Amino acid sequence: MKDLILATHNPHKAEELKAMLPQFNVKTLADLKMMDDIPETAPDLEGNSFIKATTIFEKFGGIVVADDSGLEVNALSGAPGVHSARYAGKPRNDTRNTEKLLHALLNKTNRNAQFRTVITLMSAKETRQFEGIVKGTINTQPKGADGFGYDPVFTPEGYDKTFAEISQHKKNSISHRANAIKRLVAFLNEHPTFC
Ligand code: ITT
Repeated sequence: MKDLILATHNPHKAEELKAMLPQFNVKTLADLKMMDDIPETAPDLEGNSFIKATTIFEKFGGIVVADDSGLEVNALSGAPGVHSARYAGKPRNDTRNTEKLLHALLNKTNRNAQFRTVITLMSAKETRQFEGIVKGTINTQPKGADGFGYDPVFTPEGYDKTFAEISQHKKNSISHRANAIKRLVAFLNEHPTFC
């Protein structure tokens, strides 16, 4: 089994990604005792995903997978988007972020939104990016206790439960990260010599 490093400090994301990549021996930044914060200074998900992958690849080499994700809300012109993690300021806090979002949408009838992720796959041979999207709507109140981030207020299209109410197994099969990972895995299957 090949080693693969996940360039994330978010333990929820690490668990989700690990479950989706059973063909690799996945190491997280916690496994590598790499606790430094990686600056997310790019103006978009593509840029931040690339910065995370590059930072970790330059330190450890090997095969690196990084993701940057965000919630894009139509009535807010795509916000919080690339600023999703720190929407309500520092220190980051999922509950305060969600409260700020619900407040911003108080008088809005258009509740459409999407989670978008950009995964960067980096090795000495090549760098590739894969996008994944899941569309849905923003609830008026949080529901459910599973997941993380904005999961309690996001109902994916075709479901009547939020991401925090459905099983993690189900979320992992339909989420933005799942859709990006499917593309990544398809790429690896088509390019067995990549790693
Ligand atoms: P790393 O940078 O260490 O990977 P992070 O939590 O900072 O972890 P992002 O920069 O990608 O990750 O931040 C995106 C934020 O968007 C995240 O903190 C959540 O608030 C939200 N988010 C991303 N994916 C999500 C998901 O599957 N469910 C709910 N919220 C999510």
